Amino acid sequence: MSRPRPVHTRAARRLLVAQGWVIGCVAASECHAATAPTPLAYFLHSAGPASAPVRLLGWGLAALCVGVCVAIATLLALAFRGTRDAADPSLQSDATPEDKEAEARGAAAEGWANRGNDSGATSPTDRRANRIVGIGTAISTVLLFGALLSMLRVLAAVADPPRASTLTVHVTAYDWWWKASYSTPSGASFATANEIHIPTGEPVQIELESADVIHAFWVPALAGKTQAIPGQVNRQWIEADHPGVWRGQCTQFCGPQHAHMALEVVAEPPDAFARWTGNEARPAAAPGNAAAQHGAQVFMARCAACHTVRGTDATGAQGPDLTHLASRRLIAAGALANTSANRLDWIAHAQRIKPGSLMPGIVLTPAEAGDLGAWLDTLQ
Ligand code: HEC
Ligand SMILES: [Cu+2]
Repeated sequence: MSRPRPVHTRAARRLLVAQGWVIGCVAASECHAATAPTPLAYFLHSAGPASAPVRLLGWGLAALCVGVCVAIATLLALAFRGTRDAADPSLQSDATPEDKEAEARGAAAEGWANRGNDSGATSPTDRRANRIVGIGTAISTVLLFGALLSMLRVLAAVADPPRASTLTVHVTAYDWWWKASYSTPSGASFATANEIHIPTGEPVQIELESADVIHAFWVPALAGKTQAIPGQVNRQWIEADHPGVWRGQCTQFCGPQHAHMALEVVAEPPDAFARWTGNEARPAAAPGNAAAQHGAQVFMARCAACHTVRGTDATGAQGPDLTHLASRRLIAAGALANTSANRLDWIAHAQRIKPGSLMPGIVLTPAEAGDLGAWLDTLQ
């Protein structure tokens, strides 16, 4: 005679299948992340000593969670199998299946009800249950304590750089872009936007501030998040093991263009970094031809109130420093690739590209736009 499976066995099976799905989906999305360009996939990639310990900790904790899920699922399945076998009429023939099942449940319930009962009559089921609970508690305590210790160790490892930083970059968050100000050991001082260059193999101190609301600075491959708070300087350090470009993102909701508040960290070997700082420290070159000259005039009339170009009369501070605009990889905090066409598109349609941005779209005649573009192209 075939009996319908008890409801709890079906539930346990569903639970197992659901767990399998969740673990499978997470694994699949992480594998996908390993091959697709997902710059924020910090679970798989880290590029420096401030982020590697966090990645390893993440793996350890994930392994622990998966292990616990699998152990619980296995124990549940065994327990349900046990109750079913105890009630299986083919194994025990002298009672009806219902009687047997009720008996088995009753024994287990009695064991629980009697635990700690000082009448002295502890049944074997009771003692076994207590032992299992004790062992489970001990294992959980050891594992959780281990997790706590490794978290504390990682916190200590990433709190301070292994050796003193020689370079400090002062980063100020604005709605919705990043200003990076440098004072290099060689005495050069300049500002750029949304692109932080660092030398490889050197810890770099980041001093974080905000010009308006609370933002948060996060370059996942290099370090954890740090908030940028108005009126306060927060510090963190980043270091890149090897040359590369890593994307960062504001991770504190700061207004409608929060999602378009990205930045890039460009790590270069020390000599390339020195060349970059040498170039950045120079003022803008004088316009080389009539078109660029006219473009510079348009800029002074229409843009200089908000933008600085060192070496000219433009000293506005509301928007990014544009002295070496054309040498950057992206514009508008990662919203567009930095091409001549995109620069003109941004100038005319800033409000379409980043609605609410603090730069208005600016109406120029085609001749003005062409000459302005010619001048911006020279800001290498
Ligand atoms: C009212 C102030 C204001 C004026 C006027 C203004 N800008 Fe801007 N500009 C900004 C702000 C603010 C940003 C940053 C916007 C963002 O990324 O959200 C910006 C960003 C830019 C960028 C992108 C820079 C980068 O590295 O990301 C360029 C290029 C630019 N402006 C060019 C111009 C030009 C050219 C003019 C004149 C035709 C002009 N701007 C006029 C405020 C202004
Ligand atoms: Cu922000």
